[in-house]
Amino acid sequence: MITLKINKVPTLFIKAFTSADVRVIMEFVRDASAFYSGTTNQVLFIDTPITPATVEAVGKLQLERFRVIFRDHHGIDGQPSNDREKQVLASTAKLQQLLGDDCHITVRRLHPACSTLVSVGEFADAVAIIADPDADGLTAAMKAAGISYAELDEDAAKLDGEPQFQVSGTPLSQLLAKGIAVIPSYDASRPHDREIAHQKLFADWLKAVSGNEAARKRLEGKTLEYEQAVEVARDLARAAKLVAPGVLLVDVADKPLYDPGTLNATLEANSNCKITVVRKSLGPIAAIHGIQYSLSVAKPYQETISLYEFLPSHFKSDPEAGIISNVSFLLHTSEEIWLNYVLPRMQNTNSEL
Ligand SMILES: [Mn+2]
Repeated sequence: MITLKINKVPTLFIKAFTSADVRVIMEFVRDASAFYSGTTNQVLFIDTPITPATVEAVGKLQLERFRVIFRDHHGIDGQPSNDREKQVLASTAKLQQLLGDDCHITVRRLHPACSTLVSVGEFADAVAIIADPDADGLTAAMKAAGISYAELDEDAAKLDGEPQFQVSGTPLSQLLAKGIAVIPSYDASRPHDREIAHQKLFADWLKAVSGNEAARKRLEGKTLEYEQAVEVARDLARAAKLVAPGVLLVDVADKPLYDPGTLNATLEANSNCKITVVRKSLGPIAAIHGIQYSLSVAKPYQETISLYEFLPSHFKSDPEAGIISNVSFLLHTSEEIWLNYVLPRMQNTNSEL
């Protein structure tokens, strides 16, 4: 669980998917409220995924007489094209029904960063803020609580964009982007390391934006780690193998820390590459099955190639079963699913790829 006090406003960074997540949000806001000495009853949700669990948390907070304000840019742009998007639409309608004018859900095309949905200090007197645990959620929550700087909106849009743009903002913003790139992957043998690194990074960046030199120095140390990770990523990309038409596989299992953004951009720059596959020894499926394969469709092909075609029919997204996928262009599988379903199907559908 990542939490910060931003300009005195208790802020929880979380993606709510389960009833346990709803409980975490409720307890966080109740605690914040117990210590609150301001004059509002506002709880801001910003950049948080629009899920049934989020809707549940919002409804429960209202029952406890909090005024929830919801601002986000993950609305569905146009017609929903799959079940997940239909679910987002349904949850959006419920939030609008619960919150009326306090619900502002827009789309990324109009608001590339959530910081553009709040003014500086608009929620400086809120009881609590609930935000997405990424750079966009952090920058938006900071601005809402009253900690900002001139280029924050432009930086936030880059930080929330494609990997190659994430490190292209101001020097301050680059410290955050590079720090995020070198947060270690989830390792089941050291389950808290990732979260601790994430918490430290957010805390240091908040301090650095507020002018703290020691925090800034710590973050600059991370950028050296990042430069090394970029070099490792380039080496790994050079060793990629074409395993099916249009499918490039890289084995990063037990390799040193690499920058995923550089790895992906380098692979996708190859004109033969439509799907990238990364074989890893870390991650939620690797934690259960030892090894995981993380697949991603290159941007130009995301509308035309669905990774679901390579899975058993009626698959369920479930780490125990060796499959995690929420969108058709990203997929994580166990080695068993990869070898028995995905790879053979990719090798047999060469005309389509
Ligand atoms: Mn966002």
